[in-house]
Order: sequence, then C-alpha cells, then structure tokens
Amino acid sequence: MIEETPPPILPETFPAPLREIATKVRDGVRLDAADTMVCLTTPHVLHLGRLADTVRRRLHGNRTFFNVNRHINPTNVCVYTYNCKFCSFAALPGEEHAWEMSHEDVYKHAAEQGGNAVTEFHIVGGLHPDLSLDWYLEMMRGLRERFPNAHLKAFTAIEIGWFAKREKLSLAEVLVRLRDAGLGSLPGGGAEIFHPEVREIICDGKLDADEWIEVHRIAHKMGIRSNCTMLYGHVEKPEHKVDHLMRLRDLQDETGGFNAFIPLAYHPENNYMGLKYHTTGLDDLRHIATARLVLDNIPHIKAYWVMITPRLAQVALRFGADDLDGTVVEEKIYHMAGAGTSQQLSRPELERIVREAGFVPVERDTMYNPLTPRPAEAAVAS
Ligand code: V47
Repeated sequence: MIEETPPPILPETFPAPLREIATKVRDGVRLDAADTMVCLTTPHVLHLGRLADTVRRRLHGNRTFFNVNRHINPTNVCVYTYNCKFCSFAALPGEEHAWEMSHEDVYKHAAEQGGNAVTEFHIVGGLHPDLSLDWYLEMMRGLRERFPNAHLKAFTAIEIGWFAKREKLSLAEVLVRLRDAGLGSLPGGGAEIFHPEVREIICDGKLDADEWIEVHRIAHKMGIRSNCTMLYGHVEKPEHKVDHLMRLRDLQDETGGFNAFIPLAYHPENNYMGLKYHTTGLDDLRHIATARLVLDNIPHIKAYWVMITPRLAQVALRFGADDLDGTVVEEKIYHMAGAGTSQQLSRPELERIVREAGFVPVERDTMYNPLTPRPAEAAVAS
C-alpha cells in the first residue's frame, strides 16, 4: 500500500529545468505559465510525475475515486459533423451510422446492467437539428422519475449553446429549465483547445472559448458544478495548452465550480483530421502530471481508463491522477475513434485495479462524496 504521506521533496535531486518547480511544489507556491511550459516540454517526465504524486497525495492521501456510472448517447446526429474534424462519433441525418433514440430507448439503455445500482448517468450527444429542448426536458424528467438515485450529468457546453441558439433562449434560461427537469451537473467535453489558432483548424464554427467558459461560469453561479477537459495530441503546440490550462484555472479562481479536470488523448481513426498517430503513454502521463501541478484549485484529476487503458490508468495514479471515472458500460466517442479498450469495467474490477496500484478504492457519487456503504446496500440493511 502507498503511504498516505509522500516522502519530502529535495529540489537539489531534480534535473535543472525542474529544480525551481520542485522548490515551488515543496513550498506550496502556485506554478505560473512559464512553469507550465516547462512541465509540458521537459523530457524528465518521471521527475514530473514524482512532483505531481506529492501534490496528489497531499490532497487525497492514498485514496483513489471511481463511480458506478453509465454513459448514454441519445443521438449522434450532429449539425457540426463537418466542423469538428477530430470527431468520429457524429453523423449527418440519414447516414448509415446515424442513430436517434426514442425516450423509451433511453430508459431501456439506462435500465440495462444494473439500473438502480448506477449513481450517475453521463448523457451527451450530437447537436440534432430536429430534437427540441422540450424533448430533452421530457427525457430528463423521465429518467429522474425512473431512476431517482441517479445523478444526471448531462450535456456539454456545446450542447447547451446549441439549445440556446435553436430555441432562441439565453444560456441561463436553458440551464434553469434543464436544472428544473433534473440536471445535476455538466460534463467537461467540448473544451478541446481554447486557442483560436487551433480551434479554427479542428472545430471551426463551434462555440468559441469565451462562450464555453461563459456556459460553465453561468452554471457554476447557479450552483451547477461541472468538469473540464483538454483535447491534446493533434495539431496543438505547448503554448496553446498553457493558455488553455491558465484559462481553466482563472475560471476556477472565480467560481470554484469545477469538480475534475480530464485530459483527453486524441484518437485518430474514422475522422477528418488526417492524422494517424495515437498519443504515447509517456505523453499521457505528462499531461496528467502537468494538470495536477498547474490546476492547483481543481480538486480532482481524472485518468479516464476508457481512453488511456486500465493499465496506463493504474500508472497514472502515481502521476497525479486520483480518479478513474467509472463503470461506463457503453462507450461510443472513443470506440468509434479507435479505442481498443473494453466498454465497461465492473465495480470489483475497478477496485482491483486501484488496490493493485497500491491505493485504497473509494466509490464516490458525482460530487465526490464517498459512498460507504453504497445507498442500495444501506437500503437493504435497514
Ligand atoms: O468533447 C471527441 C473528445 C469529448 C475525440 O466530464 C475525442 O466526466 C479524442 O468530455 N479523440 C467527450 N477525444 C468526452 C468527455 C468526457 C469523457 C469522460 C468523462 C467526462 C466527464 C467527459 O471527447 C469531446 C471531445 O473533446 N473527443 N472525439 C477523438 N477522436
């Protein structure tokens, strides 16, 4: 078992470019943009990981979080199919691989594999031209009625922006209506890379950085918490990622509404980007470690096992990550883009992965409250 308290940092034992950063981490001083650039470019990724591990264990000791969740993608039909060149999930109406679920289909998917044992439904989809906000509100109310124990983490900022545009409503009005229908929190997707030099290449015409940030700012001010992400491993340069991380950190300083940051590794298959390489394991670890060191105000860093494999996610727990996401059950976005991982892990499998990495597995709800005993077990016992 990993000790809860990490050994002390001795900056003089770190390679030169990381010595100043090691001193700052030892003393609890915030890293700046120049330090972030060093983290994103140093060849000394193992040393970086050692620093991130220290911060992670200061925050979370030897605990590693996971949840029992299920992904649901009601539709992949998307008006931005040709805009988001990295996306392998989206389809135009009528295309062979397009799907649209009915409300009953959504409830059926929600009930599969555990139904009431699931504490979170993660619901995202394409920007469907014909599905109204009312259709989604009814879906949310239907889920809440049928699965009262499950938190509804649903709709990226891009979807919220689309609902506002389609219905000619303000962002706040859309969020209020969704919250009243059962929305619990927002997932972190759609952030990609904020910098316009990259955004114009990979997702021209989609919500820009200021708009993505505004959706999350409004949500946070209404008490709706959210996650945030960064898509790396394509055409971006380190300076674009420095800018991205600083913008997320600034918003968190302002609102405190982010629960977790998830670095997302670009997957190259079945999309229009024209790139053929997957990220490497070391690069994935570098992004997790950098995130832990730089985003000092975001409590959790997620190593999303679907994306980087359960094997690398185990290692990531020693590079700053404290959360593995969940059981997932059915995953489309990464599997349509070439992910070779399985679609689901059971609770015992997640616990085993965490234990064998030397940590204590803690099942959590979406807000990171530990679930011991689980609500279903408590109900049976009482
Ligand atoms: O917004 C799409 C990314 C995101 C590809 O909040 C791709 O808990 C790599 O945001 N290669 C959706 N990435 C996934 C997401 C997420 C995942 C897990 C947990 C949470 C959370 C959020 O996936 C999209 C986009 O940034 N994406 N296509 C691709 N080819």
